[in-house]
Amino acid sequence: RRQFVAAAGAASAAGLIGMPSILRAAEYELRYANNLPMTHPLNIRAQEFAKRVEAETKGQVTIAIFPNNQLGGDTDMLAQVRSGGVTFFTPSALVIATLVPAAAINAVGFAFADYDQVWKAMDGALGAHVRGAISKVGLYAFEKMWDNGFRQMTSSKAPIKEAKDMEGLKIRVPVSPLSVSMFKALGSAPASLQFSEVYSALQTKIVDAQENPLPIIQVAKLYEVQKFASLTNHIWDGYWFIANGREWKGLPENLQKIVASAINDAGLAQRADIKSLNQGVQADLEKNGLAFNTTNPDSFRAKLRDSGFYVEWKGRFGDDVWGLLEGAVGKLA
Ligand code: X2X
Repeated sequence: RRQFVAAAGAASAAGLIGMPSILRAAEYELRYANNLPMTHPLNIRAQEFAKRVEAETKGQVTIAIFPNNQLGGDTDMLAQVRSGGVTFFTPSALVIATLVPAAAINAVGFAFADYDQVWKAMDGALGAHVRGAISKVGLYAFEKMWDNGFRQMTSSKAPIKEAKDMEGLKIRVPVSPLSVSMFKALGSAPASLQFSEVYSALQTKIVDAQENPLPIIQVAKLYEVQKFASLTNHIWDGYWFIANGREWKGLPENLQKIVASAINDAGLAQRADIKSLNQGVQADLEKNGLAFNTTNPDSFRAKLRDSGFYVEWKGRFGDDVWGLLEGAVGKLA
């Protein structure tokens, strides 16, 4: 008995070398929260990188995933990642903009034409600027942004074909000043709600419409409470993978390297997942009862221009940030 205790003491002094990892707590138990169902590519790739990190650090680092708003809505999770309640969170650019206004720059209406423009900008000067702004509020943003997608509009009332079809429309938008401003400028009546409230808000007709990328409409089963899907591509939206700054800095450099590579690689794979999902998701949603229509951006852009939306937001972002966006997509205002 004594001998066993002594041996255990020696083993713990030696860092429990040789002891199966299942018998000891990891040195760093990291926690990752997000707002999406487990079936979304973001969480499928997150499970993968968590396994990879545990294997490559030989159990020194574990990452527990809290998907689907288990820890609260976006606003709660943003507070938790700031306080250290969770280590990681993936807010949409629209959502982190409540704390870091420059982060909404990629969501300016009808700015990006396609994914080539998106990734060039977000992996380039525009993304670097936003990551710098995020670091100023005590958060660390990983290099590779994850894809949410081009946002599309759905409604239980009628198809949205042109800007005038949005007049007075009660539409849910994320908790995002840019979204509210844009949907007001388009003539609709936006209501800011966290994603955790969207399904029931549509079901109980608190709002008639919402806007999200098609993969989210699929995994969150919004087709059960919506009839029409209008392909507007009005905003490109992505997720910043962020960490609590103190906890991140507290991780030894060799472990930081392993975690960052695993997360950034998973982000690139997740972008590819969304790209291939985009091939078939419309057909799946049609089978689930959504009626689709395409749109031309001209009437929407004209309405935003005439209502002063671009001029106002150019002023709010400032010439530098606006210039980085126009450098990527061409002249907007
Ligand atoms: O809340 C939304 O609409 C979502 C899921 O797209 C975001 O995270 C912004």
